[in-house]
Amino acid sequence: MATPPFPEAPIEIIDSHTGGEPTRLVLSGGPPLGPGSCQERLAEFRNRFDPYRSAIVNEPRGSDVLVGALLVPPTLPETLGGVLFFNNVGYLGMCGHGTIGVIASLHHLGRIAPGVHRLETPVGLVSLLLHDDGRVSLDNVPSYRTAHRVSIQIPGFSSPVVGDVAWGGNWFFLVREPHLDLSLDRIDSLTEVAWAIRNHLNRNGFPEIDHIELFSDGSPGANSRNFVLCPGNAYDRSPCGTGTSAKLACLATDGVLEEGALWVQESIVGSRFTGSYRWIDRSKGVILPTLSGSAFVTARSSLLLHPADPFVWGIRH
Ligand code: PYC
Repeated sequence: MATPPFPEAPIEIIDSHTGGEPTRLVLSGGPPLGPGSCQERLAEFRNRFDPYRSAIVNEPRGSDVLVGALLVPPTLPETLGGVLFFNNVGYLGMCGHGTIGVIASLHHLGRIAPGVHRLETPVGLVSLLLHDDGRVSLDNVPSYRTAHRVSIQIPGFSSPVVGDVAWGGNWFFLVREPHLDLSLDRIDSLTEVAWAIRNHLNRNGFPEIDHIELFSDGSPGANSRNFVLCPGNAYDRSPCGTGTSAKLACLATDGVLEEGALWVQESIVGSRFTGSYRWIDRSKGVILPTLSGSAFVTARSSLLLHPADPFVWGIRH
């Protein structure tokens, strides 16, 4: 892809983290994506302005774990606008931790007050309640399971891996077996296992899956602990909003979590989201997940793109 024109001014950003997972919201200086729906603007971003993605989130200005968020003008009444999420390797349909980060950042800037807000995303409209204490509850996009107890035998693995395929705004494979020890000092081996699972699934009938979710028992007060591997081989420090939505869809369809009951999902770093769901269509197994969490603003800065810098567009994957 030809490199796009340089931005005329520094790219102004605000950084936050949600349960440890960072979000970088672009306030100005982002790529000019023109009019259109979120899907159309996302296509424009991907096809004509992808170097901006890498310049904003990749090294040397960012890191593999950073998720970027770009606000675009609204196309529907009574929304804050659209939001496009991107990472070290590409674009996300939705991002739960990122949405919470965007709302906390806009609140920090004094642009929104506690109350209900709506955001358009490329995969649907989401609704957010900003509480007086800064917590955010997100009504995510409809979520559902598409495959149950898929069993795969990966060369080199001692036993089959069994899991479910579900949509929660991104595509997930939620591993039921084996149960691994999900502790922070095992990040390297967990990443290796999850990456092998993803590669195997992508080559064997599930090209859409780009997130892998491993589970174990939670610590006291949490129903479950997870390790989520994101598309660019970085693990989610938060409990993953879209992954927790996919999990809720599986729990609902399995009949093990009642409509409205609370589910506390813990991440590999110990941060938590509280989730629940309402049925949208019980006969088809489609739920509306609600997730609650908090985000904290960590920095405000200007990204400078110098034409003589050999890594001006970031180190691209
Ligand atoms: O919270 O949905 C999420 C998410 C996706 C990738 C990283 N975080």
